Amino acid sequence: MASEKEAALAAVPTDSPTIFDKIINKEIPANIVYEDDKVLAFRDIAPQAPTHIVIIPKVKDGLTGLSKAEEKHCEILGYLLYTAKLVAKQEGLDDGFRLVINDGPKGCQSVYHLHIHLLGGRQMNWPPG
Ligand code: DGP
Repeated sequence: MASEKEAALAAVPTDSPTIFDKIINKEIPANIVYEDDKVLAFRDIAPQAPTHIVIIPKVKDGLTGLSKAEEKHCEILGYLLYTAKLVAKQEGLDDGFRLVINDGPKGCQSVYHLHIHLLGGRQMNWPPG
């Protein structure tokens, strides 16, 4: 299986539907930990920490990545962050967690549907490397 970095470098930035649309539409299974009308949170298939959850907007609206954000997206961007806090609490990450948004090839983004990684359950390092 390709490394996360190889997968990211092989990914073509696109506004086409992604695997996350299939998860939103329940066409493929995912371990969903939170869902409402605006967002979906599910466990990452390749976890990088004991808790690794991906949080996405249900409607992409051009947000293939954070670099495509426009002022109209401010509400959903804030809501995604607030959801991350809710899910962190739900997961019992009371002594800390990390949020990551990968953007573009150099940011190691492999799925072009904006998402926040919620990582926790182990000590994080800084700088991330
Ligand atoms: P990024 O590299 O930031 O684009 O992160 C994409 C993440 O999505 C990566 O950590 C693996 C995860 N992922 C990709 N395909 C699937 C899938 O089919 N199911 C689940 N649960 N996660 C997936």
